[in-house]
Order: sequence, then C-alpha cells, then structure tokens
Amino acid sequence: MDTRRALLDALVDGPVSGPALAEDLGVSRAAVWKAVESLREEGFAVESAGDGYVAPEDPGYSAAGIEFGLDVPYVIEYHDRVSSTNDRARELAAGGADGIAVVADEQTGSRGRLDREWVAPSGGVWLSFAIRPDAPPARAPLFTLAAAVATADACREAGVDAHIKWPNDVLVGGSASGTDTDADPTGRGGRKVAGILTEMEGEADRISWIVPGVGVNANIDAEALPAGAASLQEELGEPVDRRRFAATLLERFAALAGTPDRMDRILPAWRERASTLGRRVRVDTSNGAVTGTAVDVEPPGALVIETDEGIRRVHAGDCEHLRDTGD
Ligand code: BT5
Repeated sequence: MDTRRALLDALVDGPVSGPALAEDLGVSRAAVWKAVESLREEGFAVESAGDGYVAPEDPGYSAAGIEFGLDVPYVIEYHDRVSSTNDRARELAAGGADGIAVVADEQTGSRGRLDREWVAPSGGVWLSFAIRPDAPPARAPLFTLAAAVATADACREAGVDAHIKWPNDVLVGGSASGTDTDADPTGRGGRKVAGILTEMEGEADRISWIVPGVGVNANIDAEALPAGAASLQEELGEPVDRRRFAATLLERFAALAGTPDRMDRILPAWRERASTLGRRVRVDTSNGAVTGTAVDVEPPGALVIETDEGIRRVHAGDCEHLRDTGD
C-alpha cells in the first residue's frame, strides 16, 4: 500500500504521529510529510495538532475524501469534469489498470446503452470501475447486476427506498409489487434514479477488462434531468452525502463481485431488490418484443418471462414495466 493511502487509513482512527507512522510503514519521515502535503494539495485538509496529524472535519467529495475510511482497496481517480467516466476507465483498463474507480462531479459526453445520451450535470455520482476480473465473458452480465444491487443498497442507506428494474435501472418512488396503486399511480414501479452501462473487452474464455459504469442522480434538481427521471435529493428533500454514497457503492460492489468466489451471491441479492419480478413486462430485444410476466432471473442475468406461448429467456433489451392489467 502506498504511504498516502496508509496515512488516510491511519487518520480514520484519530491523530497520527508522523514519526510513529514512518516507523510503522518502514518509510522516512520525509515520505510521510510528502504524503500529508499531497493530501492537502488534493483538498483533503490534514490538520496538525499537538499529538499529530488529524483528518479534516469534512473530508469532501474527492479521491482522498472517498478513500478516507473506505474498506475496500479501490484506488479513486477523481475529476471535477470529464467527458465520460466510462471512457476514462476503459482507457485505464486497456492500459492494464485493475481496481480503479473513476469518479466525476460532472460529465460532458456521457453515454447510456446503445449510444444514447446520458445527462450528467454537476452533483451526480458518476462512477466507473476499471477492473480485470478472472472470469469468462459469459459472466459479464453479472457485473451489471452487482452494480445495480450496490447502487440500490447505497440509495437505501441514504434513506431512499430503491428497487432494480431489469437489467440496469434503479428506480425510486414506486411499489415493488406493482399492486400498490396509491404509492405508484403509474403502476410501473417508479422513476429512474440511476442507470448502468457495462462495457468490456474479452477473449473467448476470459474477460480482459470490464468497466461497469454507474450514473446516479444524487444532488440534482429535477429541472436539470430528463422528464420522468428522479434524483435522491428530490426524494429526500435534502442533499445526500455523496462521499458516503460512493463508499457504500464501492464496498457493496466488492462484496458481490470483488472476487470470483463471491459471485454466486449476486443473483439472490438482485432478486431481493428487484421490482421487475412478478410484473407484466415488455422487453424490446433485437429479435422483437417479448411480453408476459417476469418470473425469474437466471445465470448470468437472463430474464425469464412467462408468455402466452410459454417460457422465454431474454438476455438483453429494453424492459418496460406494464400495468398489471391492460397495456
Ligand atoms: C443507462 O442507459 O441507463 C446507462 C447509463 C449509464 C451512465 C453512466 S454515468 C457513469 C458512466 N459514464 C458514462 O458515460 N456512462 C456511465 P439506458 O438504459 O440506455 O438509458 C438511457 C436513457 O435514460 C436515455 O435515453 C434517457 O431517456 C434517459 N436518461 C438520460 N439521462 C438520464 C438521467 N440522468 N437520469 C435518468 N434517465 C436519464
């Protein structure tokens, strides 16, 4: 671990004496001082007190701020503004990087699936992982589902009840069952607060790199978003702590997809948070529309739909939640 990150970790537990930390880490006092200076330059205002260095009261939304207290070893690359965190993460991953999360306050050229525009003004949580997992390409959809679970959990921890719409949307403000028409007058399970775009490169038997990119409308006014979209701030009536939100998202994602042996936890976790299961849906796929009742999600992420003609499995497409009757 580098000295900067070790210092950040040590600061979580209270004042840190420079000489003691240097001794613990086996580095020079000058190296510790350099790490302190580099954190200060990033805006993480380490204070000097009588008994050593102390973390700032507000760690801030920045690389150091997010890494401060983070329980998983991702390295954060933070940008005030970037074209697309997915593009930047792809560049890093293609160059060999593993375990980096690119985070931006604002994106100027972000994308949804199929090259659709993704609106990403300042105030969101725009975050893309650059990872090189030891997994076959067939498992790639699981990373999208894991990112959706992690995002839903971070929303819930922030106090906003959120559910997942297959495969890649996180919704708020609707009923999960689709039957509570008072809470959910549209009958469609809520409005979109987050979306996920996963991109990858692989060989026949192994993923070379994969970039699950998460876009969450965190502290954004409804007027700045497409019609029908939701933001956490609008739901809560106050801004969310994006630093904590991002840390929860990273920790939950690692718990599900951080190592291959954890990945069998993804589907059960996804099912528990799904708003799609048990609903009438229409999925537009490249082979036409499939309409019926969504009954399950199967490895590695296919939606199982009971139609009038029998069971169909869809692997990709745009899913619309229909009203329980009609449509
Ligand atoms: C998605 O696509 O939902 C995936 C969005 C992924 C965005 C993240 S942000 C970090 C990373 N960097 C990137 O460049 N991308 C990722 P899809 O299911 O195709 O939905 C796209 C549609 O959602 C658009 O056509 C709009 O109708 C709508 N939309 C656009 N911006 C939105 C927003 N901020 N909130 C809700 N809906 C939005």
